[in-house]
Amino acid sequence: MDRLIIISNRLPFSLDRQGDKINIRQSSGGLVSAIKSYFESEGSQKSELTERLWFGVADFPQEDWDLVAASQDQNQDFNIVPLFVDNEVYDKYYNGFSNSVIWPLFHYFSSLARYETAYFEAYKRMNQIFAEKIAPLLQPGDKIWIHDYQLMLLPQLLRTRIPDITVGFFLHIPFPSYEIFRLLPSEWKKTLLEGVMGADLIGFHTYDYVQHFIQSVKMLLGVDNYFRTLLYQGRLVKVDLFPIGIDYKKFNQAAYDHDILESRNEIRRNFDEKKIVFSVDRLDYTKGMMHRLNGFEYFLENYPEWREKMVFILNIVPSRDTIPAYTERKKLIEEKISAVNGRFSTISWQPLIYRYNHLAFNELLALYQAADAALITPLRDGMNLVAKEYVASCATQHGVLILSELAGAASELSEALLVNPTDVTDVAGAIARAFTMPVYEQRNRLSQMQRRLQEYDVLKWVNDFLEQLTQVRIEQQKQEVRLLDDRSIVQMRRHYQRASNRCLLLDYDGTLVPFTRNPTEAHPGAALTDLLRRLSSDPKNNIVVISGRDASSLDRWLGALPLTLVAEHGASFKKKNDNWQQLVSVSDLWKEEIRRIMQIFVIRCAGSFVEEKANTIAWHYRNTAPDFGFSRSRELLNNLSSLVQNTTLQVVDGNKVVEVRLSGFDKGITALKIVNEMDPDFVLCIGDDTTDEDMFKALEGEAYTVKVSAGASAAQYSILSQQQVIPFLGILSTPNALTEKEYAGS
Ligand code: GDG
Repeated sequence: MDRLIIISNRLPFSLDRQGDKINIRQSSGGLVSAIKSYFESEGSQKSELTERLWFGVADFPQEDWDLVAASQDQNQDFNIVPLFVDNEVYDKYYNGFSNSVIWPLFHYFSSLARYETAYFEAYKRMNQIFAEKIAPLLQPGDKIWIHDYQLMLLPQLLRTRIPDITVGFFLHIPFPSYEIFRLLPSEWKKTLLEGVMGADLIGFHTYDYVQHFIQSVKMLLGVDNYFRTLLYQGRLVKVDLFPIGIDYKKFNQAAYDHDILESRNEIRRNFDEKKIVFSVDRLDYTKGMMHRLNGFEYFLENYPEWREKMVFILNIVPSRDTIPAYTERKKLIEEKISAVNGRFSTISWQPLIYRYNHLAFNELLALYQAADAALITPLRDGMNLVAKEYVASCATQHGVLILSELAGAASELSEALLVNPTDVTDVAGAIARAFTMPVYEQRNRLSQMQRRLQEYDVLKWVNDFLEQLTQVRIEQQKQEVRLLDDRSIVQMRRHYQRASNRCLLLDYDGTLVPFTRNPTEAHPGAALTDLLRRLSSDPKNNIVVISGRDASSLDRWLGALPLTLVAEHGASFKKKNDNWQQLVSVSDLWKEEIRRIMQIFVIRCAGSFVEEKANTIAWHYRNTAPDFGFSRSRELLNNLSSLVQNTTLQVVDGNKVVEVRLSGFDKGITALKIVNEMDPDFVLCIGDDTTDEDMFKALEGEAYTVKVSAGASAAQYSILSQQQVIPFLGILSTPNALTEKEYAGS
């Protein structure tokens, strides 16, 4: 039985004290709506969770909480653990770093970001305070789910304190493209990514955000990905998309609630059955209020036939009103509203009904139901729940959603009238179209969106995330590579000795020989040559050296031995005692463009060089200043990846090398082909690099797979250093009994 621990910056409510009386007020905002709905619906179902706890910062004094806690019904859906923190640090962390750096930047408002060191320091401090306060309260088996951009460092901070915890992280706002993210000072952006990578599962609303995040992690932390799985510090981390849902039933069934229906009818009567456009948002420059008003003004100008026949109810919920970017915006919006009303109102009609207040939930539902159209025009939005709630509320299949194509929700709500908020003609045209849209078309569009929202509601969203979190932990356990110990070696050797047709697939650089400054110097030493000679003289053995190297180097070093040699990951090969064969013979023209780019990087990065092989060009940066070489390699990867799109080339991020090669050849495919042809009764595969992971995966269940170096891998076993490979192969192929002492001393 597990506990679910939700951690978010704020709690789902605040406390209002009036004299001796304390009122509980629910906070508005996407995260709170979603998690609360989940707890409410989940509370009424059979659940495997023994307890649900919600940690967050209290925006009320301890003594008020003590009074409320004492009088609280203990039988509620979840328990609250408020954190009481220092106001000054909190202000710099929340209004400062969270909402004046991350929020504007991640929403592509880079000019509003204020890069102040004191903000970043407070952000680090507050994340530490969360970790210090929460870590001692955690228990083994807890599932921890951290929410949003205010707590990006917390996953790592908790993991450092309790390495074995299960942590999920979800970002409710967009993750921007790398070009925007990189605007952050170097230390900040690395710290943020390292913080998030402390989680086991990292969730985003859309596929774009997932891609952006993976790209930033690759560029800045040098982490390899396999689809949406990253290997970070020896741990497997999964990144995936979980488009947040809503409590569909709650919104849809509100249409049958007598009181809400009554309020809805009253609203319609008050406006004499005029057409109603409705919008509700927190006060925020990302929500595109000014653009909405410009579009609406253009509508009144250009569709005069609708004057006096419609109203636009615009509700803005106060938010972050101590931050200048917000207060200034409020002023501008209110001036614009007055100007539009001043210009178009008549004695008996006013086009804009504006409220700056929090709506009671039933009032919000009544407005959703009363509206003929919802006008939602964010310039960027992680998802946008209002759009989904409006669609769910149209239970009578009447209503039109006008939605910005820049909201995350646009990718799921494609039957909405999608508009670009910066285009006034687009917005105005959509309003006019909504007013004249035939009922059958409204029904058609709504029902398709409603089906989707019903299927993936908030309950599904949370369950999906939590199930995947459990799944990642299972995968991590599978990936925990066992260190090759005496017992495994003894077992492996018994099998080796019984076998009559053995296949040993051995990588070259980093496995059979150590890395050298210059790849041309990596010739085999006497110990290796002797071993390979001895192994290959046994008629039961097929020794395959499988490498990314070019054929001529392998031939020069190993050509005299009776081995099978595979060069360039399989593009050319030489069977035992046979001649070299090329599997591809295509024009080399593609190399010119790649060579040109790589040579620019050689000039820009001292110590790097280009190596050219028959089917591969590689840029090596092993001999450069480590950080510098690494950051240049990220740039090169970026350039090359976009260049080779839609071609038959592939870019490989190897160990201190970036390679471009013809696709269709990887060590996995090649190794499998060799094993299928030989049909051996003993297979051993040893390698150290990312490209060797392809072999480990392809040979799963068919071979003993051994990775040189620690960390997560698809291999079964690991050997800690290259120096241990030759002794290990020696012991494997020597018939004497092995003692622990012999192996350790070898
Ligand atoms: C963040 C991301 C993402 C609003 N006004 C009132 C009120 N609300 C409720 C709505 C809705 C929620 O607040 C607003 O959610 P949004 O998704 O539209 O926007 P953010 O607050 O910016 O949320 C966003 C979300 O997180 C979830 O991941 O979608 O992109 O920015 O549920 O109904 N509720 C009441 N009165 C109001 O006046 N009762």
